[in-house]
Amino acid sequence: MLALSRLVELAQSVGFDSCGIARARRLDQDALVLSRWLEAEHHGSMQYMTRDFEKRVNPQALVPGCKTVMVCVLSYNKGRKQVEGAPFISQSGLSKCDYHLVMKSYLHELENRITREFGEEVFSSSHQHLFCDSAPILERRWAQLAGIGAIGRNRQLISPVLGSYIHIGILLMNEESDCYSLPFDEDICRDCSLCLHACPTGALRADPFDARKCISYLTIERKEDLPARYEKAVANVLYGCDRCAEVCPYNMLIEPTTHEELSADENVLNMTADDWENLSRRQKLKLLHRLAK
Ligand code: B12
Ligand code: SF4
Ligand code: SF4
Repeated sequence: MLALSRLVELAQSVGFDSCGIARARRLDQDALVLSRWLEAEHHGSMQYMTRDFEKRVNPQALVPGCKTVMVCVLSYNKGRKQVEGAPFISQSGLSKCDYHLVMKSYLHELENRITREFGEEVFSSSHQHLFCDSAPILERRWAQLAGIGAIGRNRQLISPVLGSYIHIGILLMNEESDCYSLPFDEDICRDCSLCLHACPTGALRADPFDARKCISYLTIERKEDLPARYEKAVANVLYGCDRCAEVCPYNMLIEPTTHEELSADENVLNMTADDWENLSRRQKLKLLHRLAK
């Protein structure tokens, strides 16, 4: 049997900024929201979102025998801005290292320490059980159920301590715990609607959220040509969007990340509009490919 207090200590010893655990189960209500989202085709050309529906809503379908979902987060808050006038790159794209790799190396270390303490049978030997943005699983929802924070009106997972510039990592474990974290059920947005007003395309006003209108989708995921109506919104945007995070009061007084790998890449941060202008198309694509990782 796992012990919540030890799991928290082990996650802290690895360096995670926050963590929690939830009992694995099928998320029936989320399944309804997700199927409504897919039926409305609000996922656009992200075909991967249409696959593995049952696994996405049920970790026990993803990893047979899974009993406990552990969620760990790292802050990537840069506390820094690009040079005025430079084409916009979101905070997550400005990190020194690929966040998928950073998160996975922390998760691997945590897995090792949990195995040493609780035994090898905690983790499935036949199924991948460690993820960050790499598997069909509702990461933000599990983070909320594990008590890390709430899903705000901007659709992001907001920790009252760390804000929303946080990456979410998941470990699926085949053991029960002595107790589980309390879900974060507080309505943290209350009467605030700053993000709804800040979103230039109306993506947040759609119910469910319309990813096809999100600048992040338009600049990172979209396969088809950019519809003319979004040209103004994506002008001078290279990669992603943070407008609904920038206005959020929960991101105002947050300290920059203490994780060197997720701090700002000074070379990219200090590039001026002219520096970008002087890059050849090939050089830009190379740099963008590196940001897209
Ligand atoms: C697809 C995807 C995108 C898409 C779609 C975004 C979206 N809102 O779904 C696009 C490309 C637009 C995108 C953008 C971004 N993303 Co993204 N994305 C994902 C991905 C791969 C899946 C998300 C998903 O399942 N969407 C499906 C829809 C239906 O989910 P939803 O709208 O949130 O609704 C769910 C719940 O909120 C809940 N729900 C909603 N309403 C209701 C109502 C009721 C009654 C109930 C019960 C439940 C419920 O049910 C739904 C299903 O659980 C996750 C990784 C993962 N595996 O989870 C990363 C992830 C969510 N993204 C992340 C990041 C960092 C971003 C960006 C900030 C990047 C950037 N700066 O450009 C932006 C933020 C845009 C935004 N406002 O959300 C982080 C989240 C960080 C955080 N603090 O929340 C994740 C977790 C990746 C990671 N591990 O770091 N992303
Ligand atoms: S990331 Fe940008 S476009 Fe997407 S919902 Fe937030 S403000 Fe709107
Ligand atoms: S800006 Fe306001 S409404 Fe939007 S997520 Fe933050 S607190 Fe909630």
